[in-house]
Amino acid sequence: MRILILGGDGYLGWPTALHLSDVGHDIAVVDNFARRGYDFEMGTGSLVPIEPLQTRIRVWRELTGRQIGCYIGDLTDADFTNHVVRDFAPDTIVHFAEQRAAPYSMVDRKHAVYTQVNNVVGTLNVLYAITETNPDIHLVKLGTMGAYGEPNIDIEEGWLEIEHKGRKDRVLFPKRPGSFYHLSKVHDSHNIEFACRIWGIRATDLNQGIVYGQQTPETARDDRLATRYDYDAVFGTVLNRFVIEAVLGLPLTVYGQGSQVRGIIEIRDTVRCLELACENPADRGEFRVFNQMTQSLSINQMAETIARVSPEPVTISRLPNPRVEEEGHHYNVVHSGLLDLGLEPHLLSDTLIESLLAITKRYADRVRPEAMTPTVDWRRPSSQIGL
Ligand code: NAD
Ligand code: USQ
Repeated sequence: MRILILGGDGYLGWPTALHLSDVGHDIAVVDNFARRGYDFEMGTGSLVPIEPLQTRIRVWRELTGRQIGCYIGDLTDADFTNHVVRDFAPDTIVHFAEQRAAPYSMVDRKHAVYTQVNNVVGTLNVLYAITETNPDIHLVKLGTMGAYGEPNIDIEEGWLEIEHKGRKDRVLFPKRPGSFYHLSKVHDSHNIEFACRIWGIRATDLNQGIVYGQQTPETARDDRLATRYDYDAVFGTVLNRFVIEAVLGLPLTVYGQGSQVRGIIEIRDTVRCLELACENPADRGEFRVFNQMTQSLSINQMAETIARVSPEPVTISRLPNPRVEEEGHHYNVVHSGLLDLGLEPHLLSDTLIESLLAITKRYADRVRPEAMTPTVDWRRPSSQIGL
């Protein structure tokens, strides 16, 4: 297949590009380096050093003989997006290219507006490019488990069968997310489902849980192929942050009671899920949804697991929760779609945490410890980030 990967310079886009290239697909990546720009804005950076995109592509070609195409530009520019889709003529578009940090979207008005414009307009441009170029292209779009929020009923895989006053219908599962970022995913999902209905395009929305881990078999082949690893309080995700805190001897930063439950997935499973979704496309006109997570854990369980495995003594500190979120809630998620397609999950294990601790230890001197402290408060917008 010819697969175009939007956001191919990012944490997940880059390893996915390598994996799909490795299994034999023709790959091109698109990126505007917005993510590298947020690092400058906040004075942080990836814990693991990352090479420029062009170097990464060259190293992959030298090691494997496989070419990866590269388009540099912004998806909110419709002419650019149309040009790329026409020029590369993909069978499938994998869309990772969004501002993806909930805290970043909650900094202040400017960051909320940026996040929603970037994400919603970029996705709309992709939808138009597909319908105007080749409506047969399969869109595989990264969504998020957090879009559902924490409803007091089981979370189904995208759709809900309801009976109301004696009548039945199948509706998109109701969403109640917890940040302007997560809301951008809800808006995207509605726009994509509408495009499937009116234009008959085919789409898969992957409601992914929190990703942890840093290496895939492909990125591990050479240090210059490494993907980024974020630890700061804005872009670092919970499990990755806990591992770094354990290595640095800092208390694990549990927000609030820590009884919040989240769906999680390891990075090797992410790239495998993308492979499965691409190779088993949705039907024309179908808006297909998979809940892309492999297990549910509370924040306390995550912290306790890291503390148990870490060779150094670890303490856990409970910080006042900077977010507005439920801390005691029902959480039972249906996630059988990708398992049915053949996913064999890597669940959180001691060996996995040990390998992450080792990677982190190697680069621990690159951490800017003050960036670990949460500064974005959901209740009090303020533009002083990264300080
Ligand atoms: P990332 O920020 O590392 O990668 C996103 C990439 O997209 C970046 O390289 C960025 O420069 C690029 N980009 C952003 N806006 C763009 C635009 N307008 N035009 C062109 N390129 C643009 O994020 P990630 O962690 O790799 O996440 C990828 C996707 O997966 C996101 O959509 C995110 O919402 C979703 N997701 C991530 C996680 C996670 O834990 N990391 C979990 C669930 C879902
Ligand atoms: N949390 C802590 N301590 C920390 C960091 C976070 O207790 O040091 C808690 C938060 O309060 C929250 C949970 O951990 O309850 C998850 O926070 P997170 O920052 O790890 O993840 P989140 O903001 O939900 O966003 C991440 C990615 C996003 C993706 C999402 C998947 O940044 O791109 O969409 O995970 S999901 O959570 O399923 O929506």
